[in-house]
Amino acid sequence: MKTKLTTSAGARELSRLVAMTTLSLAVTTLPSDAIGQASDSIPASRLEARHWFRDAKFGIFIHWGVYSLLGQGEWVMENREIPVSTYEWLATTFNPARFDARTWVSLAKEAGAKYITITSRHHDGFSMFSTAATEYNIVDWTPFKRDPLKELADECRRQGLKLFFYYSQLDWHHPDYWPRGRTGLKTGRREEGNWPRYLDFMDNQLTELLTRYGPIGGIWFDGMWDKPNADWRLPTTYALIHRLQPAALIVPNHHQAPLAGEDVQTFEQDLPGANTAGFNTREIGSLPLETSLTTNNSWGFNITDRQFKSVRELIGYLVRAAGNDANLLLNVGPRPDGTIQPEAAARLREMGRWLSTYGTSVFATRGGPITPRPWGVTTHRNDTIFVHVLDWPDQVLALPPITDRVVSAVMLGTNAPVKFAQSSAGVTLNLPMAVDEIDRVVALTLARRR
Ligand code: H79
Repeated sequence: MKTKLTTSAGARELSRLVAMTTLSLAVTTLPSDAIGQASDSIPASRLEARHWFRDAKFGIFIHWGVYSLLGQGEWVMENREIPVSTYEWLATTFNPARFDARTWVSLAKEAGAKYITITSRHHDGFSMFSTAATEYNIVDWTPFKRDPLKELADECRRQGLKLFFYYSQLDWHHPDYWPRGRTGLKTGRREEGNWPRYLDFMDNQLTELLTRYGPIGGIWFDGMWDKPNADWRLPTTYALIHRLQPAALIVPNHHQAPLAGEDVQTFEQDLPGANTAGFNTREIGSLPLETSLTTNNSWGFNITDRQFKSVRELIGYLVRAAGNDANLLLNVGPRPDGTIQPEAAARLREMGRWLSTYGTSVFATRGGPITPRPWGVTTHRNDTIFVHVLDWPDQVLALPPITDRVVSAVMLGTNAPVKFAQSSAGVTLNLPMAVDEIDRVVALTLARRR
């Protein structure tokens, strides 16, 4: 994703921006709080869960599995062409002695996140939870013998976070993942398999995930893009999930516009509508939105990936996601011993520190009313509009027209008044000079109450 967060970028955008803001004659209004098409078939509990999701704004993604042992990301089996038999041996050595659910959940909480989404089974096909559907799982296959998802589910409940399960539909290990798709061709499996049996296997595992861990936030699907033309029996699987837990959200990472039965539209490594990653759709539906993002350039633990985004960049993504009416699902890839890299942990803590002051301009807001701009974004809640100035070198900032009368403008954090002028051409703000501020947040109070 190439969102510019540097001040020089802001300078370059200056002339275009001035044109955009001053020539924009359309009056900007606050968008409605839609949570998907109203439909009798969606129970109130799930509509409420969607609403909760839109308010949540910040989740922690966790990619953790057998692949973490090799420190080359979660695609190592595919990239290094590791055969099933070798990978099966590797899995017998997985023993994350320092895994502690409380530490992980406490960190997520300190970061200000409201939910965690963790890999229950990635493309390598190894189940990170206790399952009767295959022996190839962390309890039966490894010396660890514990179910980390159960420990996390219990701890999330204790600390008031929701837990979502990432679930890969693509499988490089299962013999019945047949015919194969675009990947998993070099793992030494027999050239045969029973597709309906594979789909049954997935439904059995999903049943376990939805019945043994208490109420969960939902299922985050990934990997369908491996076989885009296959019959994935989605209506059956989605109905199963919604029957077992009517409030669980289905979050599909299939890179397409939303399909029937889905609850959230998620974008991988891109803000909604952008497609720098090359595989995201630009079509935005009316469901709650989410953007998943790596902290460095890897999902699973990568020992040589030092390209950690700065705190400033990460907060920039969180704020721009909110301005686009989306959540940020920020990834960490814990190490094979069960610990989270200090570089990632430190950044999460810093984000939490920032949110303790500025969280009110992010959580439970909606995007807009001014659509995202190169200089930043706006969010709103009730009679307040938060202007997030992320990338603007100057003091005076011109906004397009706002329907309602602005009665006051203050800097969030200090409450210092901000001089402003409103006319039919828009609202100009006289900001304090940017002094290494990550985000100059101006709270505009409107005359009417909603
Ligand atoms: O779990 C993380 C990744 O492992 C997984 N999704 C995130 C959350 C992911 N990996 N890759 N992708 C998603 C997109 C993959 C795109 C490609 Fe391909 C795979 C490009 C080339 C190989 C599929 C097959 C699309 C084109 C060919």
